[in-house]
Amino acid sequence: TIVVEDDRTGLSVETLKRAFQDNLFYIQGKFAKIATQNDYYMALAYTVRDRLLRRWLTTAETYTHQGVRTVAYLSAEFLMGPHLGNNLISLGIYDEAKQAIGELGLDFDALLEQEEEPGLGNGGLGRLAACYLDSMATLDIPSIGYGIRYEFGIFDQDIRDGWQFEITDKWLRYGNPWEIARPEWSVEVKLGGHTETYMDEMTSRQRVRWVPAEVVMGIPYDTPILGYKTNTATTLRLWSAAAAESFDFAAFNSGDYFRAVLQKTVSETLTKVLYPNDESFQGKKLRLGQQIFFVSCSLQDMILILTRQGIPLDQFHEKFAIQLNDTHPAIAVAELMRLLMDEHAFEWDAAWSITQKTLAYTNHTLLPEALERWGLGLFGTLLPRHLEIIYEINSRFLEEIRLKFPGDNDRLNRMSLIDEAGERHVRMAHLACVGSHAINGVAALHSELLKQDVLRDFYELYPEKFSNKTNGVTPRRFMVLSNPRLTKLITSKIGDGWIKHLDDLRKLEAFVEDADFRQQWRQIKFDIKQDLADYIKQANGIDVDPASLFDIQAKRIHEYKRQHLDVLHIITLYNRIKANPDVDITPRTFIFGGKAAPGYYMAKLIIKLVNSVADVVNNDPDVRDRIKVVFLKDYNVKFAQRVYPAADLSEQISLAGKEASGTGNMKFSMNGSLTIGTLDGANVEIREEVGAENFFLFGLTTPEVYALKAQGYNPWQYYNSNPELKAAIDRIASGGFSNGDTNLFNALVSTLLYKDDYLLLADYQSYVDCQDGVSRAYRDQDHWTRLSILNSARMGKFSSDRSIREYCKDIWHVKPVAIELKE
Ligand code: 26W
Repeated sequence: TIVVEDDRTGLSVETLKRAFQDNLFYIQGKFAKIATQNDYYMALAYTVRDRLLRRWLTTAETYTHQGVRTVAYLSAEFLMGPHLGNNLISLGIYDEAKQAIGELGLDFDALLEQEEEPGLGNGGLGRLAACYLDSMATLDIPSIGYGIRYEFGIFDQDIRDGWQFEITDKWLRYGNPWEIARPEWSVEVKLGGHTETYMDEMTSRQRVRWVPAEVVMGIPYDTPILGYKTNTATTLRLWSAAAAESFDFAAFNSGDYFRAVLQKTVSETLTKVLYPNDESFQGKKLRLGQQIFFVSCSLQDMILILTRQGIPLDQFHEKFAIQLNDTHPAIAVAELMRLLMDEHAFEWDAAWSITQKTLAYTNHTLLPEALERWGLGLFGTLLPRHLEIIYEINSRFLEEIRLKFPGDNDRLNRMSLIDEAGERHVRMAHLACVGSHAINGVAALHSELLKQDVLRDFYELYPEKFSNKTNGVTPRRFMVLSNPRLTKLITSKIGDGWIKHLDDLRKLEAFVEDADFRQQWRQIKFDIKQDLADYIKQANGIDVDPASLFDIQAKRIHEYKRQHLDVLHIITLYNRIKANPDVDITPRTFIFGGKAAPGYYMAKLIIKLVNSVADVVNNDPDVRDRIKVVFLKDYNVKFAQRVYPAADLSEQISLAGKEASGTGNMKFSMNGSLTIGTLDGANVEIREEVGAENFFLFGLTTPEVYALKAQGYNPWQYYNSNPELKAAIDRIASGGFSNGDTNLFNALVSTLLYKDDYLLLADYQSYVDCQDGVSRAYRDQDHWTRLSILNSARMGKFSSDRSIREYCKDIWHVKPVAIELKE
């Protein structure tokens, strides 16, 4: 008998080829002769999407039919990275697709490269949301991600004359094959205007009505998120703003056609562009507009989902567990209250009980300048009704504190949802804490610091709300997809169970004493480094030696992350060479990658410094190629996947007490990189897992940082008493990397000498000593390889599957639901 597979679902190589050619013709409207690389990419993408759809629709159908409890993950950012490769992995047809494309005479890797990644996030927080969607789908957890469909995501970074230059990210330019628009499920969001009270005839109660100045339409775009080798495909639902037709209709009728059409562009501005700052808050009205927009759309959507199923809204908290990814969606506290009371006639107490039981809040930052505070003027203008609700929440909340802590007025001021100092502000973290039943930090240290410091008063009032949920990352994208060679080697030894149960990587420990295995491990690392070296040659024109130690710091550029401490070490090595050209140096390639917020001058100056040091060091014949410095432009998810597997050493050198968790630290280590790091964020737990002897630790601890600052920190003391430190800073200050210009890096040098908020000078010696230890260790390649294997083997804890299981058990109380595909 002949078995003919369906062109839309069949997984054999032959069927994939046929489906690909069909999509090229019927979707792209092209044939081979005139097809572009992008047409081929699109044809393959649609071929893959077709194969997701049955699972996706069956998942949706199952959830609707069974009315299951669902996690709604609310996040202003989802940094998904390219979908194609990941979906092929999840479907288990990566090799088949590669073969099919190859047999058609096309370059499979080039097609994967073609995908313009959806960069709808800044860094850690947005990428965490993406890893969590992958894990929720993989663990069969009913879930939906809600966010914003920015027309322009995080800018593309170019480097011109050593400086960062921003280019708009036109990711939608050639269409997005992964999303399906659902205009029929659009909702309306109100903005501005005023409120009024009226008598509700039905209940003869006073109620409030919001008369907005503007109404914007939210159109949902859905993207399937398929779990790894399971039938569950959950949804990422992103909202796009459009003019509400019913609204400009009035203007149209009054003859003001132009105003009506112009109104359209104003509405669409809301979801135009992602704000590119992380860890620094600016009270921009448009940003508050984005927040209420996606939160209101999402909550209305959940209400509609229940209503369509005939489930009464007093069960809202039983059907949805909403997670707030930082305070960006914290307006949900007031918006859910408003929807329940003003639009669905709930009383305050009932609405409040539902709201608190539904919401949970994750904090992602300890930096005071990152905490969101909205000026009351701006807030009241855009959200008059929400401000009233927040005042009412606040007055009830303060009453609760008065009862519990009589006479403690300082406490009232500290905890109030309104900051009364100077211009009055709404404190979004406080709103999130009061309106949620659970509050968590993202690493053990961070969660402790929240309780002792940033949210101390809230911890004293509600200790039972607090917990830790250490971040994790998905091994599907960051090992299987990004490091196929290592994946194959690991699987050849321990089978492929580790991909869903990362703790199984421990089984690798049994092979550490196997010289043949170590040899293979080292060869793979070398080959991957060779690939990155080829890329560097082509992108930066710099020759680097794959046998040298690849020392990589890749993450957003920020003073607290201390990229410039890394630079001080490089300059120290350079100075040693200049002082004694025959000094014994372990050859190293220093690689940096990361974007600076466009308005963050110091971060941009750090990029310029890296590039300037690179120019000098790479071209000085005295160096004899023993050290090389490379800044790789436009670091994004796609590129990160190439970088993590190629590292020997991962730089995790933030000042203790500043990095909430870090997740790049986990991705490097999983791929067999060793870490040099401080006791900050999740580094603490990584070191616990891999063992102190497999981790290069340096620097002050958080209590030591606090003590040093309390006693009055003086950077000059370190500068004056440490000749190598002084020489490094002096070389920058005296124009050694700026052709004698002593002005260029002045802002950086004087910040270090006069302020040094992030204690680079205090940690310098400890860092350099530790780096000298790294250099010695790297000389024994076989020893280094053992450490590398042990790093991967002991990273099981840092799978996002573990994080998600903890959220499910402790916060969401959601259970897996298996999806059965009907024939
Ligand atoms: C309002 C401006 C703003 C924008 C974004 C402030 C703060 C943010 C994010 C919360 C910054 C961020 O991405 N934080 C990172 O979150 C990761 C995931 O939990 C952690 O691993 C990082 O340590 C933390 O910096």
